[in-house]
Amino acid sequence: MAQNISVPDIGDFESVEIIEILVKVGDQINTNDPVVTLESDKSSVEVPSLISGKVIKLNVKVGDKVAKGSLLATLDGGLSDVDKKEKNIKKQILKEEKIVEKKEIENINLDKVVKKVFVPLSSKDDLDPIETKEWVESLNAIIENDGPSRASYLLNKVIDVAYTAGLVLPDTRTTPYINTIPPELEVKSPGNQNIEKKIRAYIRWNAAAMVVRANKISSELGGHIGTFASAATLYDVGMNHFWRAKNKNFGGDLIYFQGHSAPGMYARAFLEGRLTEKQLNRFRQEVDADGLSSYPHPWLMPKFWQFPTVSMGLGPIMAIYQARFLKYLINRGLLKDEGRKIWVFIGDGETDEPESLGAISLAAREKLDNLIFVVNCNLQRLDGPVRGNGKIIQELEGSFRGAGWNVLKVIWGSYWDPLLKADKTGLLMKRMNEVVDGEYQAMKAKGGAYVRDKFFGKYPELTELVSSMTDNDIWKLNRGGHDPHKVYAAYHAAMQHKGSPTVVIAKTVKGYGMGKSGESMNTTHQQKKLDEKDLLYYRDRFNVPLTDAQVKNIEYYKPAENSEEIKYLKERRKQLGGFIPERSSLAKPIKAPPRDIFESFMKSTGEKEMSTTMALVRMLTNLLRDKNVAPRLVPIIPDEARTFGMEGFFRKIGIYAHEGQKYEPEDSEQLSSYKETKSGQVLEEGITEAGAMSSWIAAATAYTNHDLEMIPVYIFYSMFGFQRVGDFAWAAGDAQARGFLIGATAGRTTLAGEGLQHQDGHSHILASMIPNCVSYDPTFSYEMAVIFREGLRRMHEKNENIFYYITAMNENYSHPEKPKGADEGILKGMYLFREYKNKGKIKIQLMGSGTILREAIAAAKILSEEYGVDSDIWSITSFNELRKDGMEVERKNLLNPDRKKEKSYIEECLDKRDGPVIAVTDYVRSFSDQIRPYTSKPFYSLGTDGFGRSDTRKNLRKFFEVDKEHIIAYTLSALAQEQLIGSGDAEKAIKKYNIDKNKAFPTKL
Ligand SMILES: Cc1ncc(C[n+]2csc(CCOP(=O)(O)OP(=O)(O)O)c2C)c(N)n1
Ligand SMILES: [Mg+2]
Repeated sequence: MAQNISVPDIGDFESVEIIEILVKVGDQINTNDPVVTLESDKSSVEVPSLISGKVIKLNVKVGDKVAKGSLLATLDGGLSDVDKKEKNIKKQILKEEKIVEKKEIENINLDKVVKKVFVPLSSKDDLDPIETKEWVESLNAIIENDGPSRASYLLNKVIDVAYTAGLVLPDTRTTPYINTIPPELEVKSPGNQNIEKKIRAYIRWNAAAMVVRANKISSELGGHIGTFASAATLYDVGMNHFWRAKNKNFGGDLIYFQGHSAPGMYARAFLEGRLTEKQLNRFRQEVDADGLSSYPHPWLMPKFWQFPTVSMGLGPIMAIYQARFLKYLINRGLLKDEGRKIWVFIGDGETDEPESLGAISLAAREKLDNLIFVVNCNLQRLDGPVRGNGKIIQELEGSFRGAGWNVLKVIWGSYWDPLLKADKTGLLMKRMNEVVDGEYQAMKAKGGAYVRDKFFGKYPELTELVSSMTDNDIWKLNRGGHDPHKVYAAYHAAMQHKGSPTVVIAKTVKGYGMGKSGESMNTTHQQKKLDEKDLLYYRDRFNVPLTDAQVKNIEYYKPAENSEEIKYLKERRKQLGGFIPERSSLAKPIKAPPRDIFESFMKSTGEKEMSTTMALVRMLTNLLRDKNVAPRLVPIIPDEARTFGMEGFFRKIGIYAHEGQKYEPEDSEQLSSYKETKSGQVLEEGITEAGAMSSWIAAATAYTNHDLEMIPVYIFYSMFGFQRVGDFAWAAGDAQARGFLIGATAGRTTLAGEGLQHQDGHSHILASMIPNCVSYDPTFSYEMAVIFREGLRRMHEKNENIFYYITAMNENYSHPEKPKGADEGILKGMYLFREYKNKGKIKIQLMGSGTILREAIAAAKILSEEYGVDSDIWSITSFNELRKDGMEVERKNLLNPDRKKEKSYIEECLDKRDGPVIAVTDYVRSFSDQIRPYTSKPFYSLGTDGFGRSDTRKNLRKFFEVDKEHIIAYTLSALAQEQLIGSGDAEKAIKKYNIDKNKAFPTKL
């Protein structure tokens, strides 16, 4: 039976144009296959068929205007009632996506952690201590008889009743200042503690020796001992027991190492035989081969480091989005779920960075139980205590618990266990709670007697508690982060936990073991030189088997290959699948799509006007039809899809939502309805450029972290790009990200009404600073198409470690046909767009980019027709690429003074052409000025230096003096200055176009 396909509800639009027909008569089509593409003045969207069958008639053609209900095609064999079918499909989709709310899986460990209950000391606030005792005993009885779950249930009920009655309840964000896991519930490490202790000692020694040696060569080299000294146990337990390497059977856990602990990773790799002594000796000396980078830098050590972390705050947020992206790949069916984990090491001082904690609620919302943070709370940052007057561990616990994380505090080492057990009244715990970090730090700097006096001495009962202990015993009361048993138990619990991310908050001592040279001292962070006495102390402290002479020589210590330590260390790593960190890629390249996918963009759009943003979105829509590219595209949008006309993607490929869609969207009847799905492809990030950028980096490095080449396209307001998240972009370059950054609504005068904080006139300058970022400012859709396709080819087929920054504009205009043979120039950065040869007397080389090229084109016509000045009009797709080429060629020529000079591409283009250069862009002048040194011609640049402001495009271009009138006047004036014409024409033009000579320079306005 014949059935019709008609246009569904398309939102606000009365009638929109059909720009593509995607089926033909005779085709057999399935439900959801696209039938036509519609385009409004802002966006394009495909209309899917709601029925299946054979196309027997097409009722529309390209160029037709349609509205809701317009008949598109007739199928043979469709089901009888289209409307009914439409409804059914929608219902079905909703049903499929509705995820039954699952009961939160409780953390087995934490459920058990409610064993130790004591009756607190009676205080003067306690009106009835006997009653208090009874309550506590009742709770004890419930725990014992009915178990912790029942006890929790009852407490929650009582709390609910208390809230209902309006009682003010105590703040419950934090728990007491003790370990989360009580000793009786600690899972014991299966490792050989004796050997592990030795290995750790050698690693500690070698890490410190490496820094001290480097600074013997030159104190310029720097380095840190104190950070790793505090974190050695935290890393060692992971390396020996938890972190699984990537190999052919397993994708590998991903570890974000704290930047300043890099020497420790090198020291371990040395024992593992992965780095040589010669390499250790080249710590921080990278200019010649075989150096070791100061911090984790994949660019400098591409087979070793995976994640650039040293710019504080970037590691934590990048890791959160990495964990999210791993789930995305699994939920989209692109990766197997192998239970891989992301481990993130972060300093307590580093948590001050807004980026560090800024996305922790996302991690909980997304239920990222593949994510484990380890915050190394050595209580110090660079200058002094992190929270001298407070307690960083408690503060972090509150933040993470509040955000919904599983928090595991590892505060006290095992030596404290008997004391805490003996603390029947809770007084020791009270003392632990009341001491602030500034005091805790001082105690570790000042020795056992000081701790006895200042910590235990406050209460006679506590003084008594430690009366049988020597000062040395007290000094040995260790912090949790230095106790491998405690750390093991916490990591084990973190691995088991389901349903939310885990943070292990570990208390350590900065510069642990450094003694007088820098243990727990405010200057510890900067300590990089140890004298002989310090070194001997350090050796003795950890029993490193080196003679005094060897210590004085600062020799490394490496036991023989067949020693039990080396055998043990290697065996542990073998059991865990290989070495960490190690960077590799087995990703298969993605074949660039055939040219015909882009063919329609090479033709003139005729009268039809569109923006380059629309052209790009259309290109992406076309790419979603390419079987190689489509599944790998990751569109990333920070809540601006409608701004960029991308809302069509919602329905077409879905928005990623790990819980699917639990509601019927308000616009469910519409073609571009808000569709969230577990297998969704779009990452709709909400308003977080830092988060979106982190997602982009995760996708752009999936080729190494997941052996899967992905094509992320992150589209954002260009002003909120490099300027806002420039440090991420820098880290992306280091990480060798491959993907597209699209700076939309670009140009100081092109985004008219939005004003000063929105109008971008410099993002290209910022982009140009990143060595492996390739950037373009195209004007026409064919330029965009040529650039985009080449980006796909270079990055994803040829696997060049570069990323693309392309600006896209929101100004609608018609696009000409691609000039023959322009491709090469488009990619190199400039090509001859048009040549005026009318009168032929005076010539200029007129250059422009982005939307302002069109002002130049308009000016050229008037200059030719009215003033007899002919132009060669150059479309400069990339001043940045031209400069790179210019610099390189110039350098080569200078280094080879005896040889024939090579020509830069700019010179090749301009060599045989006459007249001064007039360059004009929607960017600050320094953008086009970049190429000034590479041409011997007089060079004049016009640009948009100064703060933006809201007005119409026309007024803005006049204000910044980049409209066609100013181009004409300035060109004539420049020609006069070059004595190619008299000054009369310029004067006339200035008058004619009402150009105010007395107006201040725009940077001053
Ligand atoms: C964005 C950024 N700002 C500043 C620094 C300089 N810096 C290096 S380490 C450090 C202190 C780090 O303290 P913490 O995070 O507690 O690490 P720790 O060494 O104590 O483990 C600072 C400020 C940096 N690396 N990155
Ligand atoms: Mg610290």
